[in-house]
Amino acid sequence: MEQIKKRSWAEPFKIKMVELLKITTKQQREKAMKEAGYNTFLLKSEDVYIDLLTDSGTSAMSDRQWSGLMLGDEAYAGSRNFYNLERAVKKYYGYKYLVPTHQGRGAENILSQVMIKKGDIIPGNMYFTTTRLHQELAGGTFVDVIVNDAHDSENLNPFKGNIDLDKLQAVIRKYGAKRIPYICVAVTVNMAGGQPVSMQNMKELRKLTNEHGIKIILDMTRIAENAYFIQQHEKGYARKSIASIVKEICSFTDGATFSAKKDALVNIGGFLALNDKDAYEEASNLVVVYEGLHTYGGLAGRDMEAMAIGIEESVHDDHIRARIGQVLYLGEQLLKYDIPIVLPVGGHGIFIDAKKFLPHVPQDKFTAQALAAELYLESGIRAMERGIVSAGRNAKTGDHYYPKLELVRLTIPRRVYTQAHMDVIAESVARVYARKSKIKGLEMTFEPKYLRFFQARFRKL
Ligand code: PM9
Repeated sequence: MEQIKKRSWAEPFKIKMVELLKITTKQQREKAMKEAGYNTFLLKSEDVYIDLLTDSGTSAMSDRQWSGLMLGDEAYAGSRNFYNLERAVKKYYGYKYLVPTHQGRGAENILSQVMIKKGDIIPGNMYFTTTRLHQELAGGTFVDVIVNDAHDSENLNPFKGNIDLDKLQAVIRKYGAKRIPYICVAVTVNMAGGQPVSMQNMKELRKLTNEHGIKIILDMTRIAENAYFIQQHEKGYARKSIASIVKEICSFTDGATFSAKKDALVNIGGFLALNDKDAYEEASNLVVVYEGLHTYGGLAGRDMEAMAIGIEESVHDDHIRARIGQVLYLGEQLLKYDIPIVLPVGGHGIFIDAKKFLPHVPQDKFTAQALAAELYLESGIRAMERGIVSAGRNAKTGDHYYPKLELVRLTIPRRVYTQAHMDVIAESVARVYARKSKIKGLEMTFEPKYLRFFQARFRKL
């Protein structure tokens, strides 16, 4: 018998309740996709077999989280669940002040209004759709300072989310530190394929920003996943716990926005966390305008309780190992079929390189959007475009942004699907790959003003 060297990962939970899936016919899917204007966001979820649209708000909560819902203190002010959440944020992330929000973009709105003035520059490690929009709505301009490797789907740098400090220095020289209220650092970088930032990079960034008096605000939406990559690939971290790595990342920053719908295993929720008292005072005043009182921020007490418990569960080492183990497993299956994917495999999903998958479909014919539609037609699997449609238009020139990465994201919800689902997903992608030469692009027939990828409509060419 072959020597078994390492125990493989397995889900650190057993299943207590199941939700039945619906399998549709090809004719039903064709009708549904046409009605949805070839935009997977516009499909009805009941027409979807395996839903890989997003890992946002789609996690399965634990029995502990569900029991937390029953402990909701639905007082308008001063709910006990707020204080439990505040304690969890201090304990696991170390931030001093907490402003709860209904989800991540609520926190981005408040942060942008508090920190950004018209004409400001906000450097960041690759844009994120909602983050950049809130920066722009507040009068700021986003500048990308991620390492060049991030734009290359085949580059094997294990920390493709890193900030390029030379690029950042050039931005500081060009605009002056006074026009840079903060640098926005995302862990892991969603639009680059879930790519992590190294601790070394965080340390060096802190040193550089201290020299210029610039703050660091973390987009900590997938911080536990980032911590796992640090534990696995960065020297000196192999024996450190995910919880300690998470806290160390936060220690190099001045505050954070958080969509708890990802790492923290809840279906709704988020927050803005800050260490500066004055900025906090302003944020906790503004939150009452947009979200709700500063002790609930648009959430029910029960939601805050589930979030507090989810934060604790998110940093369990066995949880994160199985979570990312499942994503890696899907990556391995796809590679067996020669599917071009972003490498190294990131934290929250597999990103198919649509330009390589469909080299004959030009980017302005919405390559990744067309591929996501075909995958649904093939198998009922719903994925998400992360390319030219998501990138939107330059607010000043009105032209499409043409991102180097034109991707289809197969996002894996946490604790929801099994390894057998991963096999079916890989087989379905492979079937689309086998008939790729017949796939044509799309034409956009309706384009909304903001975050067009959510609601745009297309027709087949
Ligand atoms: N991310 C995702 O599917 C939700 C819909 S797409 C806009 O990846 C980061 C890194 C995110 C993110 C949402 C938000 C916004 C901020 N930062 O969706 O408002 O990935 O909770 O968070 C989505 P909310």
